[in-house]
Amino acid sequence: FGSANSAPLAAATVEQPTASSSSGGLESRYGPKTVIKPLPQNPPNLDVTSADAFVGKTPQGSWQLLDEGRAKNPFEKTKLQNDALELLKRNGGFDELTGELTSTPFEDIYTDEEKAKTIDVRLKWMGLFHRLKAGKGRFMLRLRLPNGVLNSEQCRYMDGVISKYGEEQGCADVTTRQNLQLRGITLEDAPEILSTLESLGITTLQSGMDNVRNVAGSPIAGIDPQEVYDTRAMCQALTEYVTQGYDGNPAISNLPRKFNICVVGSADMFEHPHINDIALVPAKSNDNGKLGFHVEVGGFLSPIRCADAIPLDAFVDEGDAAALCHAILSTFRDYGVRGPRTKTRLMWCIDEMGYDNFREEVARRMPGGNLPRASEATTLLPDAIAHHPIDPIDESHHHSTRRSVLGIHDQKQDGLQWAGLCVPTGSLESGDMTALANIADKFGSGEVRLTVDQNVIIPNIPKEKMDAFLEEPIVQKFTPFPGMLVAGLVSCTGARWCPQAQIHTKSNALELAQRLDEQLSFPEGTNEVRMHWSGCPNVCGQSQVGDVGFIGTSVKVKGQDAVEGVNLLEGGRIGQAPAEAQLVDKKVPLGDELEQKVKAILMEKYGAVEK
Ligand code: SRM
Ligand code: SF4
Repeated sequence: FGSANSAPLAAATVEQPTASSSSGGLESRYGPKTVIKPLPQNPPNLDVTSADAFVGKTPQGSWQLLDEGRAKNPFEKTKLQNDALELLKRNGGFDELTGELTSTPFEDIYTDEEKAKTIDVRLKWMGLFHRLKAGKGRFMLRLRLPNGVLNSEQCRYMDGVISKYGEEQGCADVTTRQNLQLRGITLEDAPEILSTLESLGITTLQSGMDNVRNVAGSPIAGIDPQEVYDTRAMCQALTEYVTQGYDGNPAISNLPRKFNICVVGSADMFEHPHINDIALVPAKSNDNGKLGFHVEVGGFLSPIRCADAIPLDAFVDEGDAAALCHAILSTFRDYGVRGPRTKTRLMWCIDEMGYDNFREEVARRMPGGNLPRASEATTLLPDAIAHHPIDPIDESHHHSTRRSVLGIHDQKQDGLQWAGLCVPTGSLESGDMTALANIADKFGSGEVRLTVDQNVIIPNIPKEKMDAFLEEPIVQKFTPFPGMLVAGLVSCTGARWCPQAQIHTKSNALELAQRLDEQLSFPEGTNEVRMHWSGCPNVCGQSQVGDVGFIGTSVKVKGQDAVEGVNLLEGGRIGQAPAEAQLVDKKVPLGDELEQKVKAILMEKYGAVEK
């Protein structure tokens, strides 16, 4: 089972971290690390629950449905049978389990229901996704990267990991949650990879299934001259809460469904707060001027319903942010309906409980049972809007403007600049992460950042070094100056690896963007035009967020086999006046017909003209 390439990773090109390089991270042999101290957080009351809740705590500390009859979907049944975090984190549980699985012939795994569920479902609690398209026993590994911040040492290690698996298998993707997924991994190698990642300060815990996903923040936090709030420490603090100090947090590892959290850093709202289950929007207490957040809840995208986040009419101090998240998450855990998976996200729970009851229950679970109203604080965003107007609603022109983080930009620190590099569709090949690490060390501070638009930022480059920086081969490959459509391109994984995909996305998305960039030019002042591709209605590529959105589907063509095609959406608005892109055309086959239709939209709605 999965025996190919199972030599220990230490033997590959991978540098193992030394004690000094991983001991708190002040100085590594690759240069100084950015150390972000998490903010002190008032500890959430992890056991809070209610007499009429649907779940209860087991003696082992995990949470389970009290009434089996409520487990109305197969995933709930799997969770009831055996709690994943308990199974995988219990004394050496992960190593033991992978040992057992790797010594079982693959065929026998699928004749044993428990083993099959562990390999296909429970391992996702460790970030391991079985990818049969990549071959039996091959996994994708999803990380957690709070605020999308990495250092060069971590990048080099991860490049070593994927390089080992060869050109076909070993690759990585920047994801739409400002995160990385590594591919090609065998289960034999997983324990060592996970423990090395942990020694480098990265956990993969609770990154899949019914857990809180990567906590997103502003990609230019701490360097943005127009910043309202530096999101990094808060993303780190919330990640530590979510994973209980990277140890696994049983209090929130059995939610009714996945859960997204972001912290907003500027008026541009690079984090897309409207599609997060919790969005923390910076505000200041009217009473004592203390920093904190207005809270929005329930935003999400899904095949049958998309909803913008709604205000919880609440203000929390910075120090209470984790407690607030726990109050919301535990309410969701205890009362969220566990019926059909399509109806189990937070907004469905809010609907089911009723907004007022939901808010009241969340308030009851806050320290002191008190959740101040939003009116007790003033948002920090309007000032920023005065400096930088976003989302002007212009009837003739659908485009939402926001600053582009791509290109070369002055930081708020004198003499320093950041470079926003375009990684088309977020695809990274073997060698790319080492090359990025090298330029980060040579020209910057050893830091590499990711964006939810699947791009990369290298911060802290002295101005006088920028010309030399731009000459570097990896900067030519991931140019900071792409065409308008390649710049705004986002695409989910698609059929190359994803079992749910109906079409190949990344290659088709890039080809179309490049072809139209060659043909069209856009009005002055346009930064990027956002085309968002998803390979199926799960819309991981956030199709409803795009100026133009694509959702993969198969199209029947008379007298032929079905071909790959898309449902076409238009008019997604981001920022402070968000709007979902709407369906404008159905079942358009990929190719010339699609190109002509997208071109017409870009010319009619986004002011494009033929070059
Ligand atoms: Fe997603 C399931 C990939 C962001 C909505 N998503 C999947 C799976 C795990 C499907 C599968 O069976 O394997 C995909 C893994 C494919 C692979 O091998 O890469 C997958 N989702 C992705 C990523 C990698 C897309 C990308 O190329 O960037 C993103 C990983 C983010 C991360 O780092 O954690 C990703 N997924 C999203 C987003 C966007 C976002 O978070 O802003 C969404 C829509 C927003 C939302 O959730 O509200 C999204 N993914 C889904 C859904 C539908 C959820 C729902 O409520 O119905 C599924 C299906 C499911 O959960 O049953 C899904
Ligand atoms: Fe897979 Fe569909 Fe998500 Fe794309 S949108 S990654 S095809 S589940």
